[in-house]
Amino acid sequence: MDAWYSDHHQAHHGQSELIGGQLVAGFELPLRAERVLDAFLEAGVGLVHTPADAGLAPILAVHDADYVDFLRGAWDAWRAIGRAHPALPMVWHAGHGLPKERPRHIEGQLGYYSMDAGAAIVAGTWTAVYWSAQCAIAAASALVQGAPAAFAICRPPGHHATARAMGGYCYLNNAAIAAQHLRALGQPRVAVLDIDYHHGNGTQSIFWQRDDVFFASLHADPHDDYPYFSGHADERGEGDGHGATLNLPLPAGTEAPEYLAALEQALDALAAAECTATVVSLGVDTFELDPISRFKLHEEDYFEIGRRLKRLPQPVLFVFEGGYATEEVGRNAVGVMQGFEWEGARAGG
Ligand code: Q9C
Ligand code: ZN
Repeated sequence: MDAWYSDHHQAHHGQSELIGGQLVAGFELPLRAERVLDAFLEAGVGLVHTPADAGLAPILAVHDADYVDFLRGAWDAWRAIGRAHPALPMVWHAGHGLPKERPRHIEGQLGYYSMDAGAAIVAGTWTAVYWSAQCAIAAASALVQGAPAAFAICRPPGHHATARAMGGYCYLNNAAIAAQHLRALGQPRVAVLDIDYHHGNGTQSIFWQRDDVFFASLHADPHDDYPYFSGHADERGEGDGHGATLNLPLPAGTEAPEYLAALEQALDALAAAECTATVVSLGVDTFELDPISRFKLHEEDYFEIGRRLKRLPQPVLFVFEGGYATEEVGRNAVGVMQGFEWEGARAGG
């Protein structure tokens, strides 16, 4: 399988992060995507392409236009009030529904268009998130042109971003944009399987009321971990989308046997949903040494996960999400690709 990668992600760097009540250097580093690219090339899984520019239309098919305008202009607005350090949201409307008025001041807008302080904006953020989304769009296009699988090495990640809010290191929801693009290109029903450690709250909310995109997620129990307010087992979708969302929360300390059992449950549900293509939100922050997570998967477990994913409705698009153990993130992510390809060759030959 081939991969799509753009080095524009490097422009998004030097973000700060509030963690445990302290402002620290962020975990979501350029090195992460570089390590995934290096591991992909080293393993010889396939070719790496630079994405073509498909423009804003596939992004606007998922995200609100005013939110996209905000992302594009936020750094300049922040500079215009004399600030040179990363922009972080710090005030939120916590009432019922959306705030009535959009604030005029950039500080208010940062809160209006975010869910937490986990998505800092720096000078290169818009360029990076735009090209991250273009990687997912280009890989989705390759799938409809006949590729059996593709890997979008996206950075920044995307699965926490909703139609109108950033958070958890995410700005544009690459997986949702890819799923929507597959729909636009004629796929009747698309599956999204999210195996990042954290619940894909943004993706869930985007497809919550739809039955043409089935969303299944394995993640840390939100009683105990980020994003805290969604990902409970009783969340199943609403309206037309009732039954088209499946959440499988797992406890801190989860190891491979329990993880793989939950994965089989998700794969059963996805098989029953009769989708014609799958987007996998691939986070490898389920790794035992991940600095912000509490599952206990080992390096060899990612190969096994890849093998199991061969059961998904084909073709399959992998979209890179989280994973913060910089030494191992490349091998772990690419291990999934290798297991997937290995199982395909075994079954075919
Ligand atoms: N104590 C992704 O993996 N902060 N985002 C967690 C943990 C936010 C992770 C703090 C983590 C966001 C794409
Ligand atoms: Zn994550």
